[in-house]
Amino acid sequence: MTHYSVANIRADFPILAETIRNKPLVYLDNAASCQKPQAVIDSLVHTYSHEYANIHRGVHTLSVKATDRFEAAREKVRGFINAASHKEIIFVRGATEAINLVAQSYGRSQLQAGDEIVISAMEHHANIVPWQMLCQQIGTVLKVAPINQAGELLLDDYLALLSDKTKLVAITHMSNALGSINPVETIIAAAHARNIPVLLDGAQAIPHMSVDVQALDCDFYVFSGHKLYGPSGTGVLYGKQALLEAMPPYQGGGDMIRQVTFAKTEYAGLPHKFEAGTPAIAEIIGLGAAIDYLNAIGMANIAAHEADLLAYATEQALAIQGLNIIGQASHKGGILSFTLDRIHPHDIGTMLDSLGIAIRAGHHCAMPVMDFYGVPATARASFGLYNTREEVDVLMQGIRSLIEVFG
Ligand code: 7TS
Repeated sequence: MTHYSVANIRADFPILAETIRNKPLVYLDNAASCQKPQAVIDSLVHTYSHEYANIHRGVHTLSVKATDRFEAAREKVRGFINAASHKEIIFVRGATEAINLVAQSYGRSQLQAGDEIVISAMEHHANIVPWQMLCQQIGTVLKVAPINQAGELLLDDYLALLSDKTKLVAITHMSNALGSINPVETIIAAAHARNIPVLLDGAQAIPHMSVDVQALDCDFYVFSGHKLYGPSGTGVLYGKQALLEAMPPYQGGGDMIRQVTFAKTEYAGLPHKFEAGTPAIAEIIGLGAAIDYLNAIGMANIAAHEADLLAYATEQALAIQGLNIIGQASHKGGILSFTLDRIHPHDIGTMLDSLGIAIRAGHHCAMPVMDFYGVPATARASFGLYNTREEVDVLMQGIRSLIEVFG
């Protein structure tokens, strides 16, 4: 697609025609979850109407169809992130489950007491708490690479944290609270120079840019389907095959075995070893539909559109007196976190809602980031492929009217 038609794209998302409190919906909470295009909704309806059965276990026609569709979705995910093999794509419930899987399976089997795990000061709780739990369980030590006031990782400090004790780096590709995009190539190269594997939390990055896990050379990459315009309850753990092969299963049950007796169980091969139980079948097929939809538009086109929106919004926000942008990294994705003097972020969220504008107000599951900036919460507008400059205008007008009345 050479011409990016945001009007055509908006027409693909039925919910965008909703009115909220008698105002047209302005949906700017995409970092929390994205809305779904008709193609994804149709995919869910089609599966449940025509092609639904449990997968990987039936010889009957519907089961075979559902299994084929499910495995085709795996292939779509593989292509989308350019993984070398479908065996490296593990379906999970979301980024959170993917990180817990790596912490419990890789962490418990490969790390020992005293080993260090390096994260950053801008992580979502999903990339903090699973590591703290591992530390409590086996005595590993968590090290945190600091950030500067702009919300950028302090690379020298990160490099200084790497040592012979470091056995894993787990860092976000893009911050949900600040929008900062981390220099992941440099982060990975420095870790690999010491043979340290790197997990990238791609929950925020994946909807905004094209991701090539082989070019990045990351060892693990995790993301959630619901932030990628796909159904909730879906997520992906990418892992390099050799690492996944060496890891024990995370959960036991059906679908992840080759042979079970009461004496001994032989596990299935990849990727099924990590997919115990019935997965979100129709939803994962729907995630495949979301990927088809995004591929047809082109991730580079989406990135360019969102970069324009962010630049436009930032320019306007900077012109509003009493508005403080939290997170001004030089390399940023479509997230505008801010506070207003004398107005609590929750009040900003509530008052904007009365104008039909959906933003998130809170700590964004990144309490350490809030502590760093000395704020209890921020208001956050986050952009997606269907947002427009006109919606940014509505947001800014809303903010200006709030300041006039309450500021
Ligand atoms: N990592 C990052 C960077 C995130 O932004 C989120 C969710 C997660 C992990 C966890 O994803 P989940 O799908 O497993 O919950 N972030 C947000 C947010 O910013 N607002 O709501 C959820």
